[in-house]
Amino acid sequence: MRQVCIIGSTGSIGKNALEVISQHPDEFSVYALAVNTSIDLLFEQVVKFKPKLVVVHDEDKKDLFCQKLTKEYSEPIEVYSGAAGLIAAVTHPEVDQVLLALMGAQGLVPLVKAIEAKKHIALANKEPLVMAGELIHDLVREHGVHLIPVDSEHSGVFQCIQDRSRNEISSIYLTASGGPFLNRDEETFSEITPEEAVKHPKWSMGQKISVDSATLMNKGLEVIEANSLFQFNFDQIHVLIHPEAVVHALSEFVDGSQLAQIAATDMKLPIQFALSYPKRIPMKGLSLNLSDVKQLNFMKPDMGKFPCLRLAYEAGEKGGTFPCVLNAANEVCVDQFLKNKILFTQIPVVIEAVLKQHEGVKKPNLEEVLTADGWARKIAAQLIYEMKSNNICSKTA
Ligand code: NAP
Ligand code: MN3
Repeated sequence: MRQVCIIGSTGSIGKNALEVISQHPDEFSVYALAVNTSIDLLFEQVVKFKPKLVVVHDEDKKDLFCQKLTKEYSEPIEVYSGAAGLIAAVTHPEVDQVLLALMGAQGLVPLVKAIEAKKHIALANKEPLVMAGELIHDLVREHGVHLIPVDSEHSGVFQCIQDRSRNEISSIYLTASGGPFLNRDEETFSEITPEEAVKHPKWSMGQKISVDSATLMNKGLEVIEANSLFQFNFDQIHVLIHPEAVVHALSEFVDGSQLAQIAATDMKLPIQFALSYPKRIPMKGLSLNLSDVKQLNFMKPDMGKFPCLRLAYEAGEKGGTFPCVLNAANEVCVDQFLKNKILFTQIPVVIEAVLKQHEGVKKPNLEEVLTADGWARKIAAQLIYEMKSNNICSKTA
């Protein structure tokens, strides 16, 4: 029985993970859950899964949550808050496995601490791998833990290259549905609203990753994620637009043969694969009949129309702290776009300007990564402020 800690249990990945766990009570038990503020849903999860430890990151919400527990819950449970609470959860001696499913750079320190505590990791939170790929890769080796990607394309790559010798593989392909604006006229991109951007045609996900999917920055982050997980060079990592979203990844071998990983468009599959690894266990109701899909289409991405993907390749090639800066500037831009403060088309403009000003650090340590992250956030915010002062920003800003 594996004792699992889920950081971000009330999010899109977290809720799917709890569904997987509830289908396999003999395999998994929930030891710890962590959220930011969603205490009502957390309470329901606590009643159902009876974790021994929970974290409510927000201090005030934690107090409210404790009051509710006192009145309505009688099982023993420890409750923590803040960054220290997250670390207590991911490093707890009883926890075997950590599913990191919060969004953004805030996952980096908990990820590092979990690896150092020798926990096996199921990693949905891709941003830390983008920020500090080399560092995490080295830590995983040093501590001998499994780090299994939950991101569907990376789960697919992992399955396509498993047990093959690296010098037999010439390249890998990550697919992308293309997001909601694949066929939209580029001329109208500046009119895109946050509501339009978060409506993904194939996946139902959190707001941040949905906007990233619309700009194709998500695929850009995934290219860097693949570089750091599998150690392929950037010219060996290709992106294919595949609107049906059932082929998640492919590997190509030196003889030209390709293997594809094909599965229903449902995150429960890669979540379960990562949690049960190295075993494969049954999954109810998700088998895919290709005769229902009928057609599979593939095309090259248009990096002119979606410059975020180009920026990610460029930052990845430069390496060092550049991917971290790309990620931080993107997080600021997505937040500002969701608040109607900048236009959709200004997201890549700001990110590119921040990258241009950056003087990179090669092979950064954790502190240097966090410094670059803070620097990029400050510069991005400044640039957005200047754009607004010069009146070249969103109509509603
Ligand atoms: P989401 O729906 O926005 O959920 C985020 C979760 O993290 C929520 O439970 C949230 O709690 C929690 N959280 C936020 N800040 C926290 C903090 N400081 N401490 C503890 N918990 C915190 O996001 P998502 O779509 O599940 O994505 C999560 C990660 O998985 C992202 O990095 C994303 O790129 C990656 N991913 C997602 C998908 C997908 O299908 N969704 C696919 C591939 C990869 P509250 O509810 O309290 O806010
Ligand atoms: Mn993905």
